[in-house]
Amino acid sequence: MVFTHSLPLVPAPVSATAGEGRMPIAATTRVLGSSPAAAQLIDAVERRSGIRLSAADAADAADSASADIELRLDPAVAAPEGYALTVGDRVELVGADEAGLFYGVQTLRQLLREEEHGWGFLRAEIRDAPRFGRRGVMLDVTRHFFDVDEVKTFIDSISALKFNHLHLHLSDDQGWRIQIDSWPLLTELSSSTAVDEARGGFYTKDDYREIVAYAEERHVLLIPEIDLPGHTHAIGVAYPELVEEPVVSDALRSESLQQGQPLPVHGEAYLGTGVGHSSVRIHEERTYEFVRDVVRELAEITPGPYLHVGGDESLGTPQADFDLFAERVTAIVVEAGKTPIAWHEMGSAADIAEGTIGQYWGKTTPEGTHAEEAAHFVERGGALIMSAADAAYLDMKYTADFPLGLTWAAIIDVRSAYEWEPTAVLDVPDDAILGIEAPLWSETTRTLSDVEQLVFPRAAAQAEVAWSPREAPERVWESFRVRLGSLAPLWKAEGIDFHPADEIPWSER
Ligand code: TNX
Repeated sequence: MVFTHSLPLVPAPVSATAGEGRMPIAATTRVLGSSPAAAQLIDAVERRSGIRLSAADAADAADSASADIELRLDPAVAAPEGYALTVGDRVELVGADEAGLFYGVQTLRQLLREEEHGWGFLRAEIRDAPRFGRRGVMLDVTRHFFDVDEVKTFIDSISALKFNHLHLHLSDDQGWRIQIDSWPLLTELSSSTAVDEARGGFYTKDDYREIVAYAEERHVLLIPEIDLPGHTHAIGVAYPELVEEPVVSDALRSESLQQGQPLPVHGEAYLGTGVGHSSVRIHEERTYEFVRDVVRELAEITPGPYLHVGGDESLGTPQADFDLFAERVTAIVVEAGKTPIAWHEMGSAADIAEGTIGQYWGKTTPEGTHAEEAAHFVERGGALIMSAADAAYLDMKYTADFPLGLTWAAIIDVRSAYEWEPTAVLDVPDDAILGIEAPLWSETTRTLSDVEQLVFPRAAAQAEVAWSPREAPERVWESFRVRLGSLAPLWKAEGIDFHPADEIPWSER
């Protein structure tokens, strides 16, 4: 099959028909609509083309009737987050809700083209709505820290692909990244470090609120994670009494030796990348006072319904202790009025709080006890987010010689990032799968530009897996790679440092 006539859109919409030619735009082109999406469209068009469209006067009937671009709401037009878009001699964008209008604007941005005589939108008739309500990306701000402006830039680029959740991994062995007033030493003593002596940092509560609000304006819900009971070495730098002596396995010893990294020492900063050596003290009530305070303070500044409590790779925590902790920590989150999310390992705990959401990070062919653990969240009335490590992990290398990234799960080229099916991994009902999340762990990414090299273009593959209907004729690699290639000029104009993978026919303009 050849897909030369498809519209250059990623993720592929539910249905799209290309029209003839383009609708030209100029500074005199008038946009009607009171939604924030109208202003976002005007700004985005200006950033790309230098043309500042004008706003039509909604109070003036003649002015509104003759507007060239009209945005309005109609809940009946599509499912939530959906929209209908017609580009003919004028643009009509109807959103099922504000998110739908925002996504219609993202589609318009991809239809904007420079032609001989100026800029215009490709003519098209589009109906669209997401397959999954949960389309997430995770950013690890612990191994390397990214400041508020960098996180905002990241939110801009992922929301343009119609992602609607951002999971921030806020604590790990190498650093603690969020202000907690009741335990001030966390940021005083444990936030300045990162992997390999890189600069650390943390978010004040105001910083965090600023990120939440910025994300919200782009229809992205923030999910904060405090990783427990393992990945907690940094907590022990601030409060040594909360954390056990490091458990140094043979694997950690040989890996550290090989990489020239020191072994973790209790109460001292850990700047290596080894995992599985730290654990909070499970049988000390003080640990739960700490957890309760952190959960309460985080819940207070998080308008979204979720708090992620980690649970991954607690290799040094005895299984019975781990299960006990999983039950207690998820109950504490429920008491604080939030829905807990945990990495799938916490599904080993029989009485994990009802309704807890599991995040599956095993492989597309599950190994060991991973599938069983994940299924237990569903048995407890919860559901699952799919982050299959050998398909959706954004921190794996594209090719063996790619300078950034890790390889433990797989080497993931763009095609393997694209060709996986989130409902086919586990033996659970399809409706137990909320959607997907693509994590970016930051062991090897020192700058936002490094992050972008790993995230783009593979996040676009995950966006299509999460958004586009499974049965759509365009939802195939041969179509995707061409449509993806057409995003290059937009990404360049936005300053996104994407990796120009040679599987993709990148277009020049
Ligand atoms: C495993 S995946 C981890 C992280 C590492 C990542 C690197 C998961 C839940 N835990 O601690 O950063 O591998 O790919």
